[in-house]
Amino acid sequence: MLYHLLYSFHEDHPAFNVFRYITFRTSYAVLTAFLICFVIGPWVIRRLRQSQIGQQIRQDGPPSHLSKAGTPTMGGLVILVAVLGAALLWADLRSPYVWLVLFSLVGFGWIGFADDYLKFVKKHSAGLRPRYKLLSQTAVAAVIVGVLYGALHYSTQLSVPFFKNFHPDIGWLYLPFAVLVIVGASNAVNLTDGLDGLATGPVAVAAVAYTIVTYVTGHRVFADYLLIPYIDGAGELAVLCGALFGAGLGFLWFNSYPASVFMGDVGSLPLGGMLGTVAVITKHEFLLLLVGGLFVIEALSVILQVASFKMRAKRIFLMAPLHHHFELKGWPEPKVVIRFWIIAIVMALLSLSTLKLR
Ligand code: 57M
Repeated sequence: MLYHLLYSFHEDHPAFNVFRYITFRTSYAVLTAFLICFVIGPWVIRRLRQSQIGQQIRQDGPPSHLSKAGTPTMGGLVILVAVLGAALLWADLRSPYVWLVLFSLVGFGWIGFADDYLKFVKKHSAGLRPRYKLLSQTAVAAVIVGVLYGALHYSTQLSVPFFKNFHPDIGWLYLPFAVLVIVGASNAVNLTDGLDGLATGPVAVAAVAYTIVTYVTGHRVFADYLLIPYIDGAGELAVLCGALFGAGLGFLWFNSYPASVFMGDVGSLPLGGMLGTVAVITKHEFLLLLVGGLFVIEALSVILQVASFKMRAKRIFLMAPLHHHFELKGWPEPKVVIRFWIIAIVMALLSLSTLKLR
């Protein structure tokens, strides 16, 4: 909005010319989102506590979690407000990609809100039925992919890290693939959100990585130099990824150990959905497997654990997802979280290096 309001005066006020620069607007989107979280966070936490929207703890989980009962949850509403606020203020709202990513954030956020509302307000402990949650996520992702390929005529070619000249065109198969990326990312972040700050930190790290990826993808010179697909207008998504980074930092202020609030599905589902949507729009889907490598590892640990239990009636891990395994091995929660953050940072750095190693 500020871009539209102020840039048009740049001829009379040259200083306003700065609003045309994505780097400037991204930096202020980070700060704006952080400040929104910082300012409304305490008020939202108080309101959640007053409304008794507190986490119920399953008895079959790690014993150390029992003391977390009653922690306010649905704090993800703070993240959504912060990202939306910063995006509407600093992004170029003429960009269809901006609206697609915001649709993803609100669409997945609504699904998460419905699940949390049933669980914590209506006290239906199971929340949304898994099949309804998955169907809703698939519907939101299908709308995004449908608009990209139906209205914006996106190519159905794949980009593979490390291979500069390998862009297989998988045709209509790309549509379910892209839906899978978005829904998979949403659920992987959801599974990871099981310790204080464990999902928030890596989401902020992934947001920084995709701020860089979106910027270079939308920059003709950088894209040509890095031999990655140039996507005109994708650079505007750097402002949204910056907002996600700022909101992640701001929420981490309250979600770090010992957490005074959990994000709830209203936070975890849209965060993953947004990262998946950005990955599809910038045509760096496989890169998300590296950037969000921690989320992939956590999801894989569940798949392997369930498969092993079904096939061999034996578990591989003491408990899945992987963070619970280390908890049950005796690692203190903060140690598990910080070590998983380190893994997330290393994987994000590796993923950025692949942009050059091709
Ligand atoms: C999402 N939710 C946390 C909080 C957060 C198939 C199976 C692997 C599913 C999985 C599951 O239920 N996942 C749901 C993870 C929950 O966090 C809430 O959920 C929101 C995210 N969606 O915002 O509101 C608990 O996580 C802890 N937490 C924190 N700090 C945070 O900042 O401490 C969350 C955020 C909270 C709190 O204790 O209550 C969760 O863990 O459920 N199931 C599991 O992850 C369970 N694993 C399991 O059953 N493993 C089995 C099989 C199925 C693989 C096995 O290993 O054999 C574990 N989770 C729980 N109990 N709660 C273990 C049992």
